[in-house]
Amino acid sequence: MTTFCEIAPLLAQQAIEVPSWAYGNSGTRFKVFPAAGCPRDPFEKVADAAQVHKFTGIAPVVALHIPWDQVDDFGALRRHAEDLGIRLGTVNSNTFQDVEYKLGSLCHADKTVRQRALDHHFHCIDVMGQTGSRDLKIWLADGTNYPGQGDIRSRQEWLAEGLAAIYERLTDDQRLILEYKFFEPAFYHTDVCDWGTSYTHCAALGERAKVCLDTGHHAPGTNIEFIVAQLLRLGKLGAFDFNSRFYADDDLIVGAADPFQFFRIMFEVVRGGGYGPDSDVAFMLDQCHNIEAKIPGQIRSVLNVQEMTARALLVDRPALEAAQRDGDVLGANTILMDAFYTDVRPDLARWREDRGLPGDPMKAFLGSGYLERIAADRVGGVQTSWGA
Ligand code: PSV
Ligand code: MN
Repeated sequence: MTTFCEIAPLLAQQAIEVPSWAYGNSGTRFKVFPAAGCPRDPFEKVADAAQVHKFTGIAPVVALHIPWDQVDDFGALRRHAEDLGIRLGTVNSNTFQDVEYKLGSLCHADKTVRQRALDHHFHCIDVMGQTGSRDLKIWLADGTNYPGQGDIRSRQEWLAEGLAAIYERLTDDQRLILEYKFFEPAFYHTDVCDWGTSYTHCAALGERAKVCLDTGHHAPGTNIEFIVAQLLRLGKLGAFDFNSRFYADDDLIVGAADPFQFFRIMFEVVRGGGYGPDSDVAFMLDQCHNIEAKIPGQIRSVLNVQEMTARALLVDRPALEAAQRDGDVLGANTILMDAFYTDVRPDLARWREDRGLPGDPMKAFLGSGYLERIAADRVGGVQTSWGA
């Protein structure tokens, strides 16, 4: 049996990246509900993100979306983050809201629109220079709704050209991370619809182009841990966007909908060398909190990742390998399930206290008065919102 004491030092290496958009208002196409104390600008979003790190100790990075997080002075935003004990991370290059992108961005049939999308990515790379970000994450809403609407083959060529021009602009220590999603907002075809398409483009670009696996971007029943294993094997897993789903791209709290699937994913991460000092996989959350409180929602998410990482690390791998070699079907399955069913929460509480963190981060945060303070202080102005 692997013990918690053995894995404790490994847990200290965890660094989860939280998304700035989780702190703004969000919702569905039916309603965006306003939240008391919601940030009015990226500086307030970063301040909220810093709370998650303060109480959990394992969320030191916040990812930005441009233009949602566009500010006049990114150096000031960076200093603000650093003063609060965190840093700015991945830059997401949203090309899904400008009216010009209605029929696509990098895959648009019109060259001037493709150029506009390229220029936006070049701007994002400039921003990365100021924020000190390593990763440019590209998710394209590009696709079509009706067969015949677009030439799906030409769109792949335009995509390849556009990605090559963007990749060319990056510095040697920056990476291009290409995210896939099987549908939405396009419903017939999506230009980067699956891991194979993302991998194909990344492989053509070079070493510093890698795939982002968003756990909500697969058809029901997809064996996501297999994709994790394959991408790690190929050296092309660049990042996760963690969240969970019951139906579509629900963007619910990671590990909430299917904890066992999340365990299986984290086990393949650990098994494939995707976790630890030698791994460059970015562990991001990509979620929003439409009806629950946002900062507590992020704290819950970060703790879910930590708990599932601990359970994945607890798998007795030598015993598992032996059982697999011996063809011991049920024995092997039992070894995996033993780790999954281990309640790591008491050990994690002690682990935090040993590091000067609150044993129960949620309780400590709720008792800190921060939520009441921001509700009282953040009056006036326009609350940031998904879609705005
Ligand atoms: C798209 O559904 C996505 O997962 C991408 O990562 C976007 O950047 C994010 O959600 C926010 O819309
Ligand atoms: Mn995503």
